[in-house]
Amino acid sequence: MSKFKFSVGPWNVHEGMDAFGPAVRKTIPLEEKICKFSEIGFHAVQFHDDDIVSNIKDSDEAQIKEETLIVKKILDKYKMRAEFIAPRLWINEYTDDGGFTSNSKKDREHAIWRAFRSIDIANELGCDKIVLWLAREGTLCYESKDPVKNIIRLKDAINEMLDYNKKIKVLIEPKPNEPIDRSFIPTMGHVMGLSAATIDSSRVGGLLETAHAILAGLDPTNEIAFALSMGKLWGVHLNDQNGARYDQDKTFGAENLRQAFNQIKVLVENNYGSNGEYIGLDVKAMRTQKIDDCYRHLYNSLEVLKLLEEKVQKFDYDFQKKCIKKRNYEKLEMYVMDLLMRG
Ligand code: 3MF
Ligand code: MG
Repeated sequence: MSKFKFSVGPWNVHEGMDAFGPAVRKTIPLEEKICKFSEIGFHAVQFHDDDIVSNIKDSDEAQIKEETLIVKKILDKYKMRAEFIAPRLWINEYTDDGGFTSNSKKDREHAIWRAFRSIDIANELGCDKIVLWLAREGTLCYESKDPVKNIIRLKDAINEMLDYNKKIKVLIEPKPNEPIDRSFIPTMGHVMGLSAATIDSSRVGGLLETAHAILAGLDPTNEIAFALSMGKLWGVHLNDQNGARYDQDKTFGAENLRQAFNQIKVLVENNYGSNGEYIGLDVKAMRTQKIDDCYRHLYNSLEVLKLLEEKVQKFDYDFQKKCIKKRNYEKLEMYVMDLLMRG
């Protein structure tokens, strides 16, 4: 039995399009996905605002509430919770050059309006978290935006969200690049710095995605540990990634099992989840996968995760202590390899 609770987003079962090819699988309706998520063993769903209200950018507040209540009924039917709402500003002609850091005042206003609507939806669904993946908050052409002014704009935007609702928690999901070239908030350290500068840093934390840390050239476990040490790891997106290429969102552990083990180890050791946090996945089915087994990457990620959790339970801390005392790190390292391969 795992000690964790798990979440997943509807976008994790996608149509398979990539930068060079069109969709290869048909769209699965939201209710069907939620039903399947619960059957696979997930406890909560991560949502973008437009997963709930498809044409949110042109909807009024009454329409938004009405459509949210439809999704709430589906969640209740399958005894699933909403983990968070994230404004999807990157698929939106109003915020093509970023939202909170756009050079256009009208775009910046739209971004804030969307963040407020995400907070309203979260309220309606009984969750207290919104996630900001700051997808286009940075530059394609370096000289096109003033970095200092725009990082201050990001801080001001978060302050407006904190002020708009006194209970909401804002989780920032850092990523160094893609779809933009250079992001203003590329790592967990940046997230923590930004949090500290807001009017209520106790409500601004982080969500760490494995692949994003690897894209930044950093170790995902240490990124997780940094946020944990500040008491601000409120979400994770576990997946895997083969080095600094395009964002791959591979099955958890499929690329680097030892690194995956250490992510679970640090989460277990620090009692992650004890305040209701979920282990979220952000994994994508391969483009080659047929529709009739298009949830396989979710089954596989959960299975790898639970097997690694068992390995963590078996980890011999006395042996570790002895190795550390003798400074025999070669022995400790082989012990970990042995645990993963034979143990
Ligand atoms: C992109 C991501 C995003 C975020 C999601 C929730 C589409 O690399 O990781 O997934 O996780 O928007 O914040
Ligand atoms: Mg993610």
